[in-house]
Amino acid sequence: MKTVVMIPTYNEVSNIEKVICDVLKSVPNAEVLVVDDMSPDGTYKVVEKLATKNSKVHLLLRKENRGRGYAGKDGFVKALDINANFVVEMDGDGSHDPKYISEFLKLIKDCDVVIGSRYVSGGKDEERTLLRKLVSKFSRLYISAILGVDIKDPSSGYRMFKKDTLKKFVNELKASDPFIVTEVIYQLKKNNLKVKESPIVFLKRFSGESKLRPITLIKYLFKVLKLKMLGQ
Ligand SMILES: Nc1nc2c(ncn2[C@@H]2O[C@H](COP(=O)(O)OP(=O)(O)O)[C@@H](O)[C@H]2O)c(=O)[nH]1
Ligand SMILES: [Mg+2]
Repeated sequence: MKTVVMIPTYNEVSNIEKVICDVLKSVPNAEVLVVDDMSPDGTYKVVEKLATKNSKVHLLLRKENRGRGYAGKDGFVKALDINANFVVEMDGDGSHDPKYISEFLKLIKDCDVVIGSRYVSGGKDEERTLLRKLVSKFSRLYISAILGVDIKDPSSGYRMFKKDTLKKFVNELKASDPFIVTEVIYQLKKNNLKVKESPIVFLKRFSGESKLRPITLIKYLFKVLKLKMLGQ
């Protein structure tokens, strides 16, 4: 059974090598697939070098249509192409500790998706400022209410999918940006898929800045409504 850890990256040059090594150490059988959008800081060059030395490291270098959403979708497709049975998505900035993947692998036996959750018992968010925490809480409640899901951390970008789960909806994903995280939640509900949440401590990124901007969050609130009403 193959586990592929898919990591979208944009300007993570000072983080990516440690993230990849930590994944390979934590889950010795896993393979890593980095999906980079020609990062100007040369993130992909670091990955290219690691990939030549280690056949468990793969790079998908995207040259057009930059975006977390497009990259995530292409990454899912590529992970299925290389015969993943389980696909993990996680950030390439150190905020998602790969030590949780072994627990996800246990839980996924009885469900379709495992979400690494900051907001179930044992979970924690160490990264956010107070303002980001408040915004995040509001958007979590909003997403769950509008989409009608009982998921404590619908905005978590740290998740594990069974191969057949992803196949059900990967072609439906349309978001160019990080809204893909919510689109997936919508698809889980639409396809009646079984979700389990597993506690994670969300860490501060190793270095660099988040690419998420406040205006993006406001746009998301409208996008969630549109998704619910129009299915897109
Ligand atoms: N390929 C790709 N990855 C991206 C893009 N934007 C963000 N990412 C990556 O997606 C992950 C999450 O982004 P991040 O800025 O950490 O968002 P936050 O965790 O919500 O603050 C990180 O690994 C980023 O490097 C993009 O346009 N293309
Ligand atoms: Mg991050």
